[in-house]
Amino acid sequence: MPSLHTMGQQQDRRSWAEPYKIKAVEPLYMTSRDHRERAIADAGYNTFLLHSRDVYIDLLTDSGTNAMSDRQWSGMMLGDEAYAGSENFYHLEQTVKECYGYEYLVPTHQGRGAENLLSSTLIKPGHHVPGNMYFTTTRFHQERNGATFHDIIVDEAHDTSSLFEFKGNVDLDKLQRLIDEVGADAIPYVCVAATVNMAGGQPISMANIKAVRELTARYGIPIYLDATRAVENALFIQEREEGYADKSIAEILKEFCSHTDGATMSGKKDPIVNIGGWLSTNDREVFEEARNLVVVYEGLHTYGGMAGRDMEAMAIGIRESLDDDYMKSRVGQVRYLGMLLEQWGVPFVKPVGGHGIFLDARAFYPHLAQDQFPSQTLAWQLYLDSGVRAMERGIVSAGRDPVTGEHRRPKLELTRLTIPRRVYTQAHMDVVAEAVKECYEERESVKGLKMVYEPKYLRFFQARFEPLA
Ligand code: PLI
Repeated sequence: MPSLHTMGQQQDRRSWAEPYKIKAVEPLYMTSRDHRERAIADAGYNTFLLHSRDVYIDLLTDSGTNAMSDRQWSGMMLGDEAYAGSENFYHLEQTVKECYGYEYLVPTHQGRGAENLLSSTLIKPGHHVPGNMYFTTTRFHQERNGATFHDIIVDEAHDTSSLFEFKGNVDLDKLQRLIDEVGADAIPYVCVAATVNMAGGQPISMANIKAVRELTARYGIPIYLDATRAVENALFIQEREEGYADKSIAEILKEFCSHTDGATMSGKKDPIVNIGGWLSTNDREVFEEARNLVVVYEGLHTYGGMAGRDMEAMAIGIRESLDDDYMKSRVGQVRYLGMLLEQWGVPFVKPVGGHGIFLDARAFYPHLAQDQFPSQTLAWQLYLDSGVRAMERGIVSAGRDPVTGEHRRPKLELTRLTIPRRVYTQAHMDVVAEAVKECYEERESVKGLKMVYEPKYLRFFQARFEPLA
């Protein structure tokens, strides 16, 4: 039998293992089904509202759930907690410049802090922001500042079974049509994510970002990258795009960023830390404005809501994330889980993306209408079966249209099994796969949910549900 790790690649190689070993461990707690029934009911059938003490394997998110290295932990002791001018800020600033290539850096408490700064700086009411699929917090800040978001991702991204290798690509015709329709002056920037979270962690190619650059340069429209998982994106370019097999992930990342004007970053993902983020830019005016605003919302411009030690850990984590062997094992673990599920015919987004397996809840529960929240239902069922915590990425996450007040109805109705970095073992992936298989086998008897409490903003975090009779 071929190595399970080689899914989609050559089948005759030997297995690999993670390029690190475990030095500290944290106990996990197993619970009974009765306990889980009570816990999820108390949580309003929303996995965000569970106590983590009631969760066995936590695949809610890969955000801030990473295991830091011994180097990062020792960096924490080097925290310079000066209010102004912390040494760790200058280390982080230099690291971002060297690894991502951007000139100016504004630190923030996490990614959405950077999104707030960027959106407040560049967007005016009536503007239009095109992006390769929405992300919840990113679009929220764009809309809150008066813009209309336009999805310009390729159609393949909305098709869970399409095997297109760069489902994160921008559809250049859609972008051109929007420019023709609203005019370049009404587009403050194009928002490009790499990889694309809501599409299933799908990559965008180097050829595509270059083409977007060529098109937007003709109109003087800047490109801001959501660089949250851009290192993972670089691995896909190395594996799949002609001319990149012999380049390092570090080289590919820097080349990719060179086709953009700046980036927002959630340090809680690629940079392998538990908190932190930043906005970077090559535009002096944007930098001046954001550096001015950061003191209102986040903290002084040399810490932006992070402790000195957090900035140090992030600077070290960024370098670690660029190690080719690490990145192969990180995405390899996600693929391993995908391989198991594939063998059992479980429906999920293919090809496997960078940070998780996105189960296709529509295909699980074809008998449930979208208003019966199939993805939320699957997250509930999975927790009930095994204590594995997943996240809804469907109609609940999509929220309501701010103009019409109607539910937005995404084509993708997904339940995400997100893999934290360096946290779980292959045996944990086996347990997760078996739990999903069990839920798949029981799928026909499952009834959906109704929403009984709906918060106004980013409702998926705190909404509550009840089972349909
Ligand atoms: O959670 P933040 O504020 O550090 O970052 C927001 C954010 C921005 N862009 C992208 C692509 C994200 O995935 C993202 C946060 N993602 C979360 C929390 C997730 O669970 O996927």
